[in-house]
Order: sequence, then structure tokens, then C-alpha cells
Amino acid sequence: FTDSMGAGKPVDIQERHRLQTQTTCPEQSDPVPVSKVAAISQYACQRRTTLNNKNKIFTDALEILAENCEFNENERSYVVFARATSVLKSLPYAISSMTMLEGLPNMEVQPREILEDGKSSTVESLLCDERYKATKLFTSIFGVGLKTADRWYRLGFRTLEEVQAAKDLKFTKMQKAGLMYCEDISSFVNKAEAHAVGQIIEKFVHKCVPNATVTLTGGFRRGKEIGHDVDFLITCPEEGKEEGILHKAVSRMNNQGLLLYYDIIESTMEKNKIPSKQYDVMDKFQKCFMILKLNNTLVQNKPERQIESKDWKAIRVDLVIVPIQQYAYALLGWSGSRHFERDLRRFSYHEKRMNLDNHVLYDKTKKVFLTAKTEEEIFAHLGLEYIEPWERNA
Ligand code: DCT
Ligand code: MG
Repeated sequence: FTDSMGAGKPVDIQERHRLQTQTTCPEQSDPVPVSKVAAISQYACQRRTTLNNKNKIFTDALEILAENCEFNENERSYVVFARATSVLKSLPYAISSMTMLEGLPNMEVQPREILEDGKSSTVESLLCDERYKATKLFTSIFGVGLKTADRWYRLGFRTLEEVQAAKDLKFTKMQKAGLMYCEDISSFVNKAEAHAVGQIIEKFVHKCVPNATVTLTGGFRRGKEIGHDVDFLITCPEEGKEEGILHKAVSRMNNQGLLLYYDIIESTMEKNKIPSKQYDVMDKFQKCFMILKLNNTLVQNKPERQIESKDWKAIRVDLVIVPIQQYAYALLGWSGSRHFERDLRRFSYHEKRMNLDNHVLYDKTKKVFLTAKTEEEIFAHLGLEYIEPWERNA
């Protein structure tokens, strides 16, 4: 990467590299056959990307650079970094020389500095940069986006304590909750907690409609050990029966003191209207963003901590209500990763002249909507080999 920011505090990239090359990549100096490289697609939806990332030393650095582009709203550069990161994550071998990058797609940025020095000075500087640090911290708060983070930064705030103590700052209801439970929320959710949350949601949903299904999606469906939230899709085998579940279930959970915060967003799908042919960033499903109060006793094998100040943990949960006909598309869209989804849509549009979103697939040539009951059918419509959820960690 280019180094334009001067020297900064060293980070542990070198140490991580040492550990990685010692423990997981004994084969890294093996030459890579050209045919293997030639077979790699520019699209993440044509690659299998598990969580076994052999190039973490590079992708961790590239992700920080991509994130900084997002903070600066530099979409073009963000995409360049994100695409290179994703290709490196998909490789079944560790990159150990510049020649190994030859022939790889999307490598407009190359980790030359890390290969030579074991670290990137640009990344090191960024990690010490006031604006990057503040933006990262502030946007990690539930309800705080780039605009608010930037405003707080320009007002001179650098820490959450300063923000919380500020007399004349106005917070939304969401931000108040985000700040109040930021310690729990920033400590991530683990699998056991996600499972416990799933059981609670299922219990309340089944009280409303006994045969409704609750499906864990997002990062946990891709096999991740931790996540920043837990995402669920809720549907019913009988069309239309899903309507009304969310308000009833959420209200009952709230009455039992299980919700620290919730916001129900109503569906913006218009009945009796054909689905939109235009791609939409946000989907139109009815959903609920909540902070759930998870009792520690419900979590299996929770490690006993010496001084636990409270017997519960605040967990960020997203619930999405999906009509059964759109379920496969919603499941594919909500399973992620974000980059996998972005490339699925890019592939559909540029290679197949089709518009894909979380509701439907539209074939612009045949002028038809393609229905699907399963994710496998959607991949087949697109002429793609099926990629399992745990291979979508692009
Ligand atoms: N998603 C998307 N576009 C968005 C938001 C979400 O395509 N603007 C999809 C991709 C992943 C899925 O929804 C769930 O979103 P997150 O919870 O943000 O991602 P995650 O992969 O579950 O990551 P984490 O483990 O941090 O929750
Ligand atoms: Mg998630």
C-alpha cells in the first residue's frame, strides 16, 4: 500500500504473521500452479470462502483500509480494498511472495509492504489516527451512523465518556439505548448466547403461531463463532399467517421485561403490486431491531466470572418477518456476507441481465420474475454452482 501518513505506533501484525506462518501454513512456500490461479473468479459468489482464512495478516490490514474509505465515504476505493480482501480470503494457501499475486483477480492494491516488512505503515498510522479512532468508536454504538460520528468528532469529542457527559448533545432513543448498553453490545455475542436468544424468540413466536419457523441467519449461519448481533428470519408455511406475529411476540416479550429497547419497522411492500424491478439497498420486510435482556442462566456453559455485576447481558437482535414465497430470497440476502451479497447482485446484473434483491429475481431479457423455494434454486437460476452458507464468508 502507499505510505502517505508517516510512522505510527507498531501493531501486532508482525507477531500475528509469525504465529500464522508457524502454526497454520507450513505449505506456504509451495509454488502455486498457474491453473489454480487462473480458475479464480472476480466474483465472490463464484468462490468458496470459509472461515479458514490463510491470509489474515493481509486481510486484517486491508479491512482497516477499506473501513477508512467507508468512513471517508469514498465508495470507489472501498470497493477496491474490499474486493482484494475477499480474493485473499478465498485462497486455500498463504501468499508469501509478490509473484504469488500474479494472475489473481481484483488485486488493484497489493500488500507489498506487509510481504517485505511484515506490517503496513499506512495501517499503523491509521490505527493511531484521531479521526479514524473516534469514527470507529462512535459508529460501533447502536444508532450512531457516520453523520453523527462525524458531528461528535468535529465538536471535539474523542471518547464515549466525553459524549455521555456532554450537556448539550441530543440523542435519539436508539442512541440512548446504544450508549447505555454499549459495554455488553461491544463485547460481541457468542454461539451459546445466539442459541439461547433463538430459543426465547422461538418460544414467543410459537405462542402466536405454533408452526411458524424461526431461522438463525447472518454471520452465525455462516459458522462464525461471534457476531455483533443475532439475525433471525420468521415465516409461516401458510401465506399471510406471518402478519401480526411481530407485534404480538414483541409486546409479550416486552411485558415480561425481556426488551431493553425495540423499534418495529413496518413492511413497505405494497399488496397486489408486482415486485419492484429496481434493486433496493434496504429490503421492504417488516422487521424489529431490538436489544434483548438475556439472563445468564439461559446460556449453556457460560464461564463463571469472579465479579459479575449483573446476571444478564444486553444482546442486539434483528427479527425479519418474511412471506413464504420470498423466503429463499430473504434467507440468501440475510445470510451474507455483505461482500458475498454485493457480488451476487453484481454477477446477476452484469453477467445474467437479472436483478436480484432480498425479495425476488427478475430476468430482464425474458421479462419474468423467477420464483424459488430454496437457495439452491436461486443459484441454479443464476447458472451458479451452489455455495454453502459457511463458504460465503467472502
Ligand atoms: N446485509 C446486507 N446489506 C445490508 C445489511 C445487511 O446485505 N445493508 C446482509 C448481509 C449480512 C446480513 O444481512 C446480516 O447483517 P449483519 O448482522 O450486519 O452482518 P453479519 O454478517 O451477521 O455480521 P455480524 O456477525 O457482525 O453480525
Ligand atoms: Mg449479524
